[in-house]
Amino acid sequence: MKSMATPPPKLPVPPKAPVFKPDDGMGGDSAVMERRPKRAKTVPPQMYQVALLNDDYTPMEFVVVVIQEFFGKDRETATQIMLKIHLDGKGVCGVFSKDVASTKVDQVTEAARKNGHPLQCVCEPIE
Ligand code: TYC
Repeated sequence: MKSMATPPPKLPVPPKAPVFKPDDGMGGDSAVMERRPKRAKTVPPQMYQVALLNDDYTPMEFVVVVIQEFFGKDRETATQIMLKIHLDGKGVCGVFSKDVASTKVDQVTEAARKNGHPLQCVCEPIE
């Protein structure tokens, strides 16, 4: 004879562990761990020094004013730089990015020519 015992009560089904699927791009709930991209090492930009060259004709006072006006130096610093140029033949007035250095050269050269002076201003990469 068959047993008519009642079946055991159904137990609640435990929730399944979440399954992480690859992101299908559809904005669902799936999560994907991505490897942090290796950052390219940043290379600092090449910098340029802007220098004035000595000559026998440009007045000292003009050079001092140029260094003050175009390179933002105070009068004392500008005078020291001018004297260094006068004695050594060359002196650095500032260090800039390529574009700014090139603009300084153009501005100083234009100011010198307008005033009838042969002052030379050059820029050169450093390091
Ligand atoms: N040697 C110039 C003079 O005796 C002065 C001078 C200084 C000129 C610096 C140019 O970049 C210069 N008048």
